[in-house]
Amino acid sequence: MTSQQKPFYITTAISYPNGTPHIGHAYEVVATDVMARFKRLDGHDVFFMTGTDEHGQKMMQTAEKLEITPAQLAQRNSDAFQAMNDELGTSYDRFIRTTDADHHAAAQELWRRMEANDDIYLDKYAGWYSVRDEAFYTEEQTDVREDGIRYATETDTEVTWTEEESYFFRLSKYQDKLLAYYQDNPEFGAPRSRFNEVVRFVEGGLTDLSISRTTFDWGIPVPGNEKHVMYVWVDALTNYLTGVGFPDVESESFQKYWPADVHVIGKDISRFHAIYWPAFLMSAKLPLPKRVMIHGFLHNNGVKMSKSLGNTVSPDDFVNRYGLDQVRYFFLREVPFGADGSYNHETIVARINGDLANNFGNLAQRSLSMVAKNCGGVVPTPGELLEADQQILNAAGQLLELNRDAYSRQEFSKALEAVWHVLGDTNAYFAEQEPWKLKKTDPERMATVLYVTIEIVRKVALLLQPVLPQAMTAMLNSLAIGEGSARTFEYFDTALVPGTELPAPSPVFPRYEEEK
Ligand code: ME8
Repeated sequence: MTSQQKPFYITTAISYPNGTPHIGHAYEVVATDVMARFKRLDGHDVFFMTGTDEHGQKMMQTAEKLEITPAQLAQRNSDAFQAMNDELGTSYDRFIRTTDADHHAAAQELWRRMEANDDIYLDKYAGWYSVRDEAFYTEEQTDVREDGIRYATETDTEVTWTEEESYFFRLSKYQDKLLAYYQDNPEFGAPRSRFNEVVRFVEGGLTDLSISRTTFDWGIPVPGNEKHVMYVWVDALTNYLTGVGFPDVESESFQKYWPADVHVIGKDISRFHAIYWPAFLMSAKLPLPKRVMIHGFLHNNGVKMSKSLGNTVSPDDFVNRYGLDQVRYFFLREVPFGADGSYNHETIVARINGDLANNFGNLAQRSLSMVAKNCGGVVPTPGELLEADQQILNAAGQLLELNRDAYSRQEFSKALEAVWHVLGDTNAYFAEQEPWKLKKTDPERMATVLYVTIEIVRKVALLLQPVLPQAMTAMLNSLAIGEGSARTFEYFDTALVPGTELPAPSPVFPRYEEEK
């Protein structure tokens, strides 16, 4: 890292370790990892954090059912989340756990700051609580169904009547301030359609928020009143500050990375991140994150995943079946980030065999094999470039800017679409130029066509490293690109050096063959 590098701080939500990770969790962390890798390759000093949200009533209840302590449950499943990250090859800089000691200090300091700003008062809470959502609901936000049970209307989770002494946060005080902030920062929440829902919710009026509980003790104690533990969302959201050194606001890391550039989260928790979180930070007199990127849900064949339906898929099974890079690519290419999406075996196989094996893998393998066979295994020396060569090189040359633009809004599928558009045109170019025929008739022209093609493969391989880290490492190896800076985007505009010796190429994208 050099001091000139622009910092970039990105986070995922921290997952509840009351169960093991599912595809939705993998989806979020892979997308965040891709963003982090892209920024690193583009010269930023990146801090990428993920982790687990270990307190709260849900953890308590699950632990009771399993007859273990919440700490044991947290440890067991937090390990499973860490293992998932390792399996997915994510490049996180810290895996935070809300049971970490530094996090206690941070959450308590945030509380004290909100208290010092006269935003916390003691009262009595009486209302409906969904343990599943760890959220409070008003009577109007619930309904009693045929089974005689009361549910939160929006999330279909059971609610229970809760009545206890509680501290409250003056959320109502922040309604106008939040609306003004949204107005001045239209990119704060994305995509726009999901952000609009948040804005409408705030316009509808905010009531003060209950922020402590007394009926269980699995949480961070409220400073000055140990009978209370903090509401799990106050505790959880603070993790984003803890990770970069809060409460030491003078620390190098806090100064450098706060405010966060992007919080990547799912649509079910947009209100917590785009309403509560900025209100807490305003109250604590801390800068607000620049962007909350709200992704959609991934459903198995369009059906919501749930344990009772037995259609949850573990990330582990997914990776073992299809391959790591293949899964990463599918996640980002198939569904525009922000929208809801569906996965099933056929669409995954179509992406693997169509996009990866045919369009990209074959092009790279055919051109590199011809170089190995007909050009003495070195980067060929191109002759004069014709219009067809220039055109395709220019199109590839624009991909970095197109990708930067798409990535700046986390439009991953758009970035990939642009790359595959160029790959499609390069395939057409290769077929039209027929370098295999030129071998006898015009070897110099053959060298030019092969040079142009493998130079495009290099540019594309550089750009696809965030999504396909393993395969692109192999591909850049087969182009003899040295490890290190030659693989960063700084080198995008350079070109392959004729005469460079190339290792024997080997295919990087096997086709998915159905088991007999
Ligand atoms: O919400 N598809 O934890 P969590 C895509 N602890 N994303 C999904 C998904 C699906 N099917 N299901 C869940 C929590 N997610 C809190 C967060 S942050 C300070 C505290 C996403 O384990 C979900 O939207 O229930 C969230 O962003 C993340 O997975 C963790 O969900």
